[in-house]
Amino acid sequence: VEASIPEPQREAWTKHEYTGFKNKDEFEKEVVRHVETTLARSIYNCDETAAYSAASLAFRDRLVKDWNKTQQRQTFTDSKRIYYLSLEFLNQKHDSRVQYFHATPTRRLPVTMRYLDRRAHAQGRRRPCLQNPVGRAFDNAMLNLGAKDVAKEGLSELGFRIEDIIGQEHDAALGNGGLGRLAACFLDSMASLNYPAWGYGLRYRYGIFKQEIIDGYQVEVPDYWLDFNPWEFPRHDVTVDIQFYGHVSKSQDENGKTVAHWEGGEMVTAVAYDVPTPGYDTPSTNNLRLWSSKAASGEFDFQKFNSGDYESSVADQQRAETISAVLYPNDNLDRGKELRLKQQYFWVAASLYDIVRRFKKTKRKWAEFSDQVAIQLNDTHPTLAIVELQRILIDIEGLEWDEAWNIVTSTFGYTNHTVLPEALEKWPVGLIQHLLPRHLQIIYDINLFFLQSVEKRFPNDRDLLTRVSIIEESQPKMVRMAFLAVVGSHKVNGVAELHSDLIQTTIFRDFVTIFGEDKFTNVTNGITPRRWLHQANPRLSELIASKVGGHQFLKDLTLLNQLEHFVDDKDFRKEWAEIKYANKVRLAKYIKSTLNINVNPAALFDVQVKRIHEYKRQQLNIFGVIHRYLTLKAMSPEERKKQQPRVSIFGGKAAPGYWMAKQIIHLINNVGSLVNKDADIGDLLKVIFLEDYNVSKAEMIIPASDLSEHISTAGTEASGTSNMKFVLNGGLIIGTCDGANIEITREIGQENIFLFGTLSEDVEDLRHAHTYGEHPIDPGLEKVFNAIQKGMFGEPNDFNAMINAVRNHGDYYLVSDDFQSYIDTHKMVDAEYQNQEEWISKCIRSVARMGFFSSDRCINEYAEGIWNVEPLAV
Ligand code: GL9
Repeated sequence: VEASIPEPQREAWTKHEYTGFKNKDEFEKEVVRHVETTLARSIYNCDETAAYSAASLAFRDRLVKDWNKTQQRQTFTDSKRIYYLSLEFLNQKHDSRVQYFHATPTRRLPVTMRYLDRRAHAQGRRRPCLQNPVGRAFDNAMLNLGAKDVAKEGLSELGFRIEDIIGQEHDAALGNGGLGRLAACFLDSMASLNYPAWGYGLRYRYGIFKQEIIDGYQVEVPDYWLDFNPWEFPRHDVTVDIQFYGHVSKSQDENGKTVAHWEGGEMVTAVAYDVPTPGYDTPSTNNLRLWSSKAASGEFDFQKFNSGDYESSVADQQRAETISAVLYPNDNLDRGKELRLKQQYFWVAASLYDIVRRFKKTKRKWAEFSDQVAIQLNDTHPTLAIVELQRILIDIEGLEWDEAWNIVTSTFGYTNHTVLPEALEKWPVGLIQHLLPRHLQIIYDINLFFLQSVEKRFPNDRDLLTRVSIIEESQPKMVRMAFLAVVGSHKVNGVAELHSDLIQTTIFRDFVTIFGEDKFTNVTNGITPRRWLHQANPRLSELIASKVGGHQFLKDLTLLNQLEHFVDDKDFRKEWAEIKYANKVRLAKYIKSTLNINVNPAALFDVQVKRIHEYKRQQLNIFGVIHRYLTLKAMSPEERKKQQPRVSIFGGKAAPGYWMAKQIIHLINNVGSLVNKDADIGDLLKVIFLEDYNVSKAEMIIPASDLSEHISTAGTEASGTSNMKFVLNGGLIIGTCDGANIEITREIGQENIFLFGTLSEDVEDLRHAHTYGEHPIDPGLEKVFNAIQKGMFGEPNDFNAMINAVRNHGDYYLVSDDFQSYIDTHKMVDAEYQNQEEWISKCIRSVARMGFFSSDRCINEYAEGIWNVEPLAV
């Protein structure tokens, strides 16, 4: 490890080494110091935002020590590192001990209000919680550092309630949904299990938009989150110049070998921002490096500047910054935008430069590269990394093609996250030619050598060659990124068993024939129990801990199986039920405060929260709700009294350009408007759409669910991960035989899950039948459509497209086919919910059997089966 201080002077350093606050007084001192010096405020000039910043900085200072040590140790032991390349890391900030926060002056109360508030506090009265009531993560950050009481008392002495301070936090929502959240869970697990690992991503200035619902419609509001973020460390000295455009020339070296030179074009500079990512109950703290773009220093056009064309020289600057400006807000959809390709190359090239630079410092031979480096491609977004590494090795380091290609393929692993055709990335050859001319040549060479090897083993099969070619011979020609990822990796995995089977029998079928089965594998997704149980549901976590021998289960989730012994324990069951009820009360209060709707916490809470997408079938859910409403309306008052009260809760964002998804949101809101004020119905049915679903809201919503919906058309949801979160928090699920629902069923038992609907093996035939044969609509669904078309839920024309998709356009998502079994299954749910004792037993048994779904298990599988990496002893 490099160190510049000579031995004789080190004593002084050791003596004055920073050790962090150790007690309340020292904590307060740190907070005051940060307010005065870091935030540069005069003493006493401190609002909640500043207090939160300062408190976070005090904790950050302690964290950095562990971080530095971990990095030093990884370098010293020269161990193999995992590099996880992901365009999305969703809500990194709340993880484990770390608390990101955001210091933009959001909703600052007027001074007098704050004064009144402080007085209310002094008098021991509590302000009703109108803001996001979650924020238990900060609580836990402090807990994990063993300093919660210290912080609480310290803040109180300084004039703040810890709850208010926690409420200041803001999401760093650098992701769209499951894929980005999975990356965040993986970082948590890799650090917690002491794997040397780095995440690489982009530091978007605008993360996922904020959703507002106005007159029942989604409206997108930009989410600017980077005013001041103490959890990131700008490394202005760690920069990489990234080249775009230009042309390729060739020359001969002294040995007569042809060498390619990529010349001209323009440069953009990548600046590193590092975010420490600590593990749970270990000092291991890994690094997440996010790249930000700015104009390359040589690029600022002084010519223009001097000649008075200041504006256009600034415009160049801004154009460079555009690259990392915004996260593309699509879920499972590839839009093929040039800027997106620029983002991908920018991020991949900066990351690889960094990785190669680190490797070269070890002075090892190139042949040892993949003994030191494992790179995981989170979906095809970073596939250009394969091409870039090959380019570095042959053009810059002078390796022979074959030697380089061996290194490349043994370094990369590729995870596929979807089979939806509209999500599979393809880039026009012409666009790549223009933007990355040398890379296109290399892609053609990769393809040539690959096709030659296929031709050799499967002679005279032209169809096969056409099918597997990395270049699609379409108009225009396209580069198939998933095929490039498969060819350039040593392992390809899906994210749940069904999904991994499907990719091997559909999109990658020919590649299984060519490369053999061993190249393809499954790693079923998982979730971190630290966040998704302990932090989201602290009371349940405590109750469980009291039965299974403490909090060890947070590190070995299979220990939950001991809960089975307590299924019949009366006191335990009672406490279990009380916690669920309390979580529902909390959500009911939130609904009241945000929507001014009263929901009865004793009703069955039925939740579907996830991105809005036709394949996820929120339309099936809302049609089912309408069916329930019509059924209730047709009943006599006596009959109605026997029905199970329900609250149907929806939440989720639609991609801004996804019109149908937005119509679904609109219908849900319109149904709510009618149903929620219908006096005949009262508490029997409420329909709620929660605005701006995100990770912190998930932490409040998931623990409050009795039943959650995971009802994608079979074969479309690769895994799903919220299904795991809901069950782990003591909720049952209604779901199709899709994604990880299948393995959840295997683990918890068929009797503990409400499965319904078409099986994936029958989907294709049904679709075919819809298109070419008779396609009668389910009669129950017809009634629903008629009600909509009579104008019961507002302007009927608004919903024509939704209805036509089922009636006239082949019902691609099989809404009608699954409708009857969906309704019947909900009837079973109602009946079973009436027997609360049995219901609670099912919940407890399910939680006891969820150990498999920890992301720790998942990461260990990647480490053993794909990365060949060992944990580093602490
Ligand atoms: C997804 C799949 O759709 C999910 O089923 C899966 O659980 C996650 C994680 O493996 O990956 N693929 C994908 O593109 N998204 C997923 O959620 N989309 C987003 O994350 C927006």
